[in-house]
Amino acid sequence: MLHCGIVGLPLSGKSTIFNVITGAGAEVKTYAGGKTDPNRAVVDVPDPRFDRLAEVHHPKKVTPAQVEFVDLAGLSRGAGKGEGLGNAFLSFVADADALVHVIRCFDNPGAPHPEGSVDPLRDWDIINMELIFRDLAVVENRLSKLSGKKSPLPEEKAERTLLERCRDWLLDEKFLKDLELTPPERRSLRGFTFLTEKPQIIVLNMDESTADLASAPNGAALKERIASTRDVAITLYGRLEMDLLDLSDDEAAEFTQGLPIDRPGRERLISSAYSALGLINFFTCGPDEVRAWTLHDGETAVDAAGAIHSDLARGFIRAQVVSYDDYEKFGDSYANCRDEGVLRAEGRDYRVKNGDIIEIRFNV
Ligand SMILES: Nc1nc2c(ncn2[C@@H]2O[C@H](COP(=O)(O)OP(=O)(O)OP(=O)(O)O)[C@@H](O)[C@H]2O)c(=O)[nH]1
Ligand SMILES: [Mg+2]
Repeated sequence: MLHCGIVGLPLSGKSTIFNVITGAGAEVKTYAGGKTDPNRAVVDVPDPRFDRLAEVHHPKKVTPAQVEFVDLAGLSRGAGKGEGLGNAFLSFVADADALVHVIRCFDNPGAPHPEGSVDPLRDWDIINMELIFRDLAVVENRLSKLSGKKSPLPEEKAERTLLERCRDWLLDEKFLKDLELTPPERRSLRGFTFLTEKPQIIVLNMDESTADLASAPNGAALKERIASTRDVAITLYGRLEMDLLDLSDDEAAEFTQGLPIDRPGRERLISSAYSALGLINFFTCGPDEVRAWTLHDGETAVDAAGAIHSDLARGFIRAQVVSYDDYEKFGDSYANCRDEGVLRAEGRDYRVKNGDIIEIRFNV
């Protein structure tokens, strides 16, 4: 399951957005008082294709793709260096596949900004620096262990060289995901769960009154940064969308008139997470279960088989594949699709496409 950790400064609207995503009703207040447990929720990935497949097949069980979100307390300056509660919180996102980075663009005198003013670009950099500091602490910790060895093994020497490169890169205030590494080097860093290697989904948390980013402090530079970042950036009206959760569709439509909200923030955020991570879905359909599965774009039929069960990958013979569109066009039936010549028998190296409907033939 895809796992996203929400990070951001205190009072940037993380819990509000967590609630928008999950409808979970998490407590929207500060963590003052030393509350350390993050809010966690698992949400179904909204997908109209999946909903339709479930409807036409009436299976005994429907299993949509899911994403887990973890909502942390705000990170203050110094969190990455282990000051205050910060570093402990950061450990909650170490196993996340992606970070949802919430940046405050709204003014709200009732929730004073911890830095004294609203400045999204500054806040963006503060959190990035905290992530860098945290990774630097991990690198330095490991390096000091390695340098304590009297006669290091060859692989330990190699690790040390690699980590020294990482350290210098981080000291230049750059993210490890931008460091050029060979695939084996990249793999050898995996166990460290570096935060600056993770894809980020930048969420600019807006307000009805700050609908135009250009009018935010540093607005022009902010827009430039958004245009140049390789991360996915979206705007979201956190509090407004949270209020919408309590309204009927008609009331909600009236409420959002004139605002650029075409799709619920929940859907936009989850699909951004999918594209940030390069993920796709394929489906399996039958009378027992209709299920959505998640793969990385580029993975193959045998990976799809392995996602379902390791036996299917081991005994893989072929995959019967229909695109979602053809499946829908020909009555949601494999038999019809075969008659129409759109059902394909694919081998293990077939690159799975988003929306494929797949049946694995296997023999163990
Ligand atoms: N005006 C306005 N207020 C908002 C918006 N989003 C959140 N808030 C308010 O800002 C305050 C903080 O929101 P939270 O969602 O608790 O922020 P947080 O980042 O989770 O805060 P911590 O967990 O303490 O770090 C609350 O009073 C929210 O109602 C928004 O878009 N506009
Ligand atoms: Mg919160």
